[in-house]
Amino acid sequence: MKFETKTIHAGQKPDPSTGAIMPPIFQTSTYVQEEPGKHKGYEYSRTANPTRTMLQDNLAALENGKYALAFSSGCGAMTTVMHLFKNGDHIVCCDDVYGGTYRLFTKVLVNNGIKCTFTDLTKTENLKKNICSNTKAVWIESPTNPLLKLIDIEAIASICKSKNIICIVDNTFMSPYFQNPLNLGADIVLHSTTKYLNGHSDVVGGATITNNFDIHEKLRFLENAMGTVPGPFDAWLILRGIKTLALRMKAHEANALKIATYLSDHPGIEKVIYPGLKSHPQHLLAKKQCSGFGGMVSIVVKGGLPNAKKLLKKTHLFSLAESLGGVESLIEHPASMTHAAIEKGTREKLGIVDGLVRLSVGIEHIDDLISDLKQALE
Ligand code: P1T
Repeated sequence: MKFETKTIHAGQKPDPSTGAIMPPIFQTSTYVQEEPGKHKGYEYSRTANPTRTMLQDNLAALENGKYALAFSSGCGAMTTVMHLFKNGDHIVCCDDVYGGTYRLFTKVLVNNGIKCTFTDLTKTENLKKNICSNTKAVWIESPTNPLLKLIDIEAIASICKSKNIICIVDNTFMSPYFQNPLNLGADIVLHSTTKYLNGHSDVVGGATITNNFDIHEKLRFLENAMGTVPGPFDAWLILRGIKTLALRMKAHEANALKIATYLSDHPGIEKVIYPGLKSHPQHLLAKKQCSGFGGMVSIVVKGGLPNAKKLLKKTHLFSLAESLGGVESLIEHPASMTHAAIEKGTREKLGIVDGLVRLSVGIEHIDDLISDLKQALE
C-alpha cells in the first residue's frame, strides 16, 4: 500500500457488527470475560483498547515498523521509553531538543541516576567522543526543535549498531510522511502525535514505533505498569486526523517554503532557518534523508527581543501559542516559551537567542499568511 492509502486504511476495517465505515470509539474501561482469563483479547483499557489498537496498527504501517504503542502525550512516550534504562546508565542526546525533553533528562531522570550528555550531533564524531562504557542510548531529533538542525540518522544509527546502543529518533517535526527513521536504521521512533499526526490542535498524544519485538514488549509492559495510556476518544481523534496527513504535509511544506523565501529577503529579518532553503547548512542532508522539508520555519528578528516581541504581538493569523503541526499557523518565542526550561546561558550558546521566533506554518492561503507577516514586520 502507498502512504496515502495507509493513512486511510491501515489498521482499520468497517466495523463488523454494524458496517460503520469509521472506527468505533470503544469508550469502555473493562471487558466481560466468559470465565477468568477467557476473553476476546481485551481485559482492561489501561492494558489495551480496540480504538487504540487501530491507531497503533496504523502508526506502525506509516513508519514501516512492525510494532507501535500510543501514549497519553509525547512526554508520556518519552518517559516510558526512558524507563528502559536504569540507575547508572548514560544517554547521549543532541544539544538542541524540545525544552520538555531537556527538562525530563535534566530535572527528572537525573534523580533516577540516569546521566545525559548533550552534544552537537550534527557532527557525527561528537557521538563517538561521548560514548562511555555505560552509554545505553542515543536520543536525537531531526530536524531539531527549534533550530531545525539536521542530524545524519543513518550515520548515527550505524555507530549505535556497532556499539550495541539503542538509537531513538523523535520524528515529530517531519512526521512519517517526510521521514522514516526506522528505514535509516533507528531502533525506536517517537512522536508527539499532538502535532502533525493529529494535525488539528485538539488532542495531546504520543507514540513509539519499532521493529524490535523485545523493545516493544518492554515498552508495552512499562506503559501498562506506569499507566501512560491515551483514552479511546483521543486515539480516535488522532486516527481521524491521520487520514489527511499526506495532503496536509504537502500544504504545510509548500507554504513554509514560500514564507522562508519571503522572509529571507525581508530587511527586518537577520536569519531564516528552513531545511528547504539552499542556505541551510544541511540542505543536502535534508534532501538525502527526507522526502520533504516540513512546515517549521525559525527566524532571528533584527533588533533582538523588542522587535521579536513586536512581531509576536502584531500577527493576526499566526496565533501566539506553543505547539505546532496543526492546520492553523502558530508563532512562538522559544526562549520564553517552549525552551524556557533551558538555562539562559546554555540556550544562548546553542543559538536560542532572544530574537529567535519559531513559526508553525499552517495550511491557510499563502497570500494571507504573507500579508499577515508583512504587516506585522512593518
Ligand atoms: O507535548 P507532548 O505531546 O507531550 O510532546 C512533547 C514533544 C516531544 N517531542 C517534540 C519534538 C516536541 O516538539 C514536543 C512538544 N513540543 C511543543 C509543545 C512545542 O511547542 O515545541
